[in-house]
Amino acid sequence: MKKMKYCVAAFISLLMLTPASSLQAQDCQTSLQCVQPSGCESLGDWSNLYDGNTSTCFQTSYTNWQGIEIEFGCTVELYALRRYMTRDGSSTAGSRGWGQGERFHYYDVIDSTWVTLTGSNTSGWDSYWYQLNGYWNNWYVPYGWAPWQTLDTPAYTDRIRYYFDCSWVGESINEIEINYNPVVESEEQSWGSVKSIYH
Ligand SMILES: [Ca+2]
Repeated sequence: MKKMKYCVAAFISLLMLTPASSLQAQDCQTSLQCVQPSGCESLGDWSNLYDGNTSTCFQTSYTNWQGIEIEFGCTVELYALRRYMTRDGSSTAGSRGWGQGERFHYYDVIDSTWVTLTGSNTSGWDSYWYQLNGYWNNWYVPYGWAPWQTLDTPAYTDRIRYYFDCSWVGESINEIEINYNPVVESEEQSWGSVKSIYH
């Protein structure tokens, strides 16, 4: 018990002595890797789907489910995601078809588990949700910018994943956009306390 009291006192002292200038967002280094299917590095230039430019794209050579992971390099508070998709790298006419699913996930750093974004925990894609064989997907999402998929409650995460079931060779993901804020030092200390309480 003595040791615990000492730790609490030290923690409070640390908070009081922390200068305001150190309470800045971390210098996050975002990175990107494909995660599905096996050998997915060869399917196209994945880096094009997260370079801030809708005229560059990941034009896939694979007509099945494939996925990308974007790692923030630090803990962030995640608010919303969307994507810009085209039929062939440039055409945004119409919507994706029946059975051509897509979905986002984030890694919950408090519960240490992946969470699927669905109609139960987000808004914005409400008309696209479809549950098949126990999995949530989205069909008929329009090409171009999809609506923002906004979390009902902002989440602490350090990475997200985006999966899509490709309709044909050449269908393209031009860009993924993520609305988030890096967690500042004071928030992360608070989050650490929450984590220690519940685990
Ligand atoms: Ca791009």
